[in-house]
Amino acid sequence: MSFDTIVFESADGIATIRLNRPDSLNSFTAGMHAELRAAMDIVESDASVRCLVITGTGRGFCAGQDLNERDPAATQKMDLGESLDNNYNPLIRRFKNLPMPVVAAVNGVAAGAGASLALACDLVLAARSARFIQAFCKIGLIPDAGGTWALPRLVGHARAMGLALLGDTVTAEQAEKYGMIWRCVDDEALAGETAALSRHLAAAPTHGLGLIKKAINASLGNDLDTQLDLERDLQRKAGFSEDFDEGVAAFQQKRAAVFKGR
Ligand code: T3D
Repeated sequence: MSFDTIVFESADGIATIRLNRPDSLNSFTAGMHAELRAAMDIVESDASVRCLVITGTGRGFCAGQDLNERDPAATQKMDLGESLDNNYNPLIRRFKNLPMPVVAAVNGVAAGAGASLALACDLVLAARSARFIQAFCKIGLIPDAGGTWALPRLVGHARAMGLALLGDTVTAEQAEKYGMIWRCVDDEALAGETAALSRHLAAAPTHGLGLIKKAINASLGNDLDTQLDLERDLQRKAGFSEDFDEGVAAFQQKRAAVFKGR
């Protein structure tokens, strides 16, 4: 399937979505959202996909909403709640609920909802020259696309508040120090590190990784009792998987496991 605003590739268990509007730092348009929906339909329906990677073309990862799609002089004001309901929120939910790891390879600036998209991913690798900007406060908006949920959980209340209220630039190195992202790597190493990480994940016990993702995400809103019950339920599912049998057999036979992801 070919797209205009994204590049979609799928091979060897790894699906890659590359945001592809480099002239505007891969900012989101309505058309891009439609194409992202179509790409996610493919990812979710293809049982061979075991890891999703999202990245950007050029010097940006994503600069959030394309502001040229918004008309400050319009007499009929646009309902941004509808924009979130129709476009951003479903995308973030799909990333969070995808039963496999989602890796963000942040190749450049991630601003506004572009930063939120990166932070909604399970593992974030960022090039050393990349930066994260909560740009919303500069145009009278609030962090969206899950930003107000992710930020305090990742960096704590004080930093989340500072970043959201001031919109300061966070370098990739700072982001790693803050615990906002998994790792900052040299610019020229980003592609290789992303490939190695996604290959590793796509060969791992995907069913189990999907359950880990579910448990860790649910823990953020659960008390210990609820979480213990959830762990029991998810471990029950994990214990019935083919990958668990393979993992234990490989351990006992002192060989490398070959997981099928189910
Ligand atoms: O509306 C809704 O549906 C609600 C949801 C909102 C979600 C949001 O994401 S709101 C936040 C929107 N994003 C921003 O406010 C960020 C705007 N961009 C910037 O502040 C800066 O561009 C950056 C800090 C990201 C990067 O700065 P810099 O100096 O590296 O690059 P630049 O020169 O500003 O940008 C390069 C080009 O990309 C430039 O175009 P030009 O002049 O070369 O033709 C610039 O206009 C364009 N660009 C960057 N961001 C956007 C954009 N074009 C449209 N929309 C953008 N968001």
